[in-house]
Amino acid sequence: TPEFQKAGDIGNRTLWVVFVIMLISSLAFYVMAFRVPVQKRMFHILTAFITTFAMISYFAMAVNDGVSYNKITIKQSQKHFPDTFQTIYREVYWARYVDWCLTTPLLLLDLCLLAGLGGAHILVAVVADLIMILTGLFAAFTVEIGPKWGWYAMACIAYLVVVYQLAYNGRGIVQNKDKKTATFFSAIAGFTLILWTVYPIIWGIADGSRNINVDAEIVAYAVLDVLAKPVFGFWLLFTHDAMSGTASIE
Ligand code: RET
Repeated sequence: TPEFQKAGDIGNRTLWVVFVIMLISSLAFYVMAFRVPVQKRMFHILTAFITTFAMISYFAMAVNDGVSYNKITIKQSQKHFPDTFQTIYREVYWARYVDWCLTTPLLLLDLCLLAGLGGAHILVAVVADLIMILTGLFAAFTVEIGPKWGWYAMACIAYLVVVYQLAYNGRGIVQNKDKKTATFFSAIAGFTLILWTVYPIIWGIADGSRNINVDAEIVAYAVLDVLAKPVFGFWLLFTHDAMSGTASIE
């Protein structure tokens, strides 16, 4: 008999709560965007788009549209019987991957522009990031356990490229800016890298090895998403607004 793993009440309510948080922070970011001079508006617009995409994706997940099932068959070795197989269907929220494909490049753009990275560095970070998300999507939907972790490994390698761009190139280049900007970049990029590193860990224990149920997975990603988008956004924009003139980009 196949086993179904799907969201319950806790998961569904969590999706709605995060939808509302994304909605309110998007509105706040658009208002903030209008109140700064147009030369300083780039970060505000980027950040408002990030929470807008997340709001749409959380709405899709909350109304059960951005979700599908992944089937996986696990061989259970038993002593005296022929091999028995257990089939598990688990909900996979593909809306997350659409969201991440659009929002993680924008988050990286925020950080790259803050650091003052140039076109080639930005392109490498963004393309590596897209490869990370798309190979992660294959990992989520493949039916065999071997290829699953193969895709996962590819995604992790791509993630290391992203880390390198921010932690090495970003930190190097930002030294050309004023001291305040350099210090702020280290803090917010460090915060970002710590948060982002938790995503593959959650994926591994939820989607990958199915050690936590769908509700727990939803709650874990909810906490991470709120920190990575609205909290990140308010921190970036308030700090940027306060550093008058110093960190405007063009
Ligand atoms: C996956 C699984 C495969 C391995 C890796 C992953 C990394 C995902 C990351 C996601 C970041 C999302 C953010 C969302 C914004 O709110 C695809 C989970 C490395 C880093 C920041």
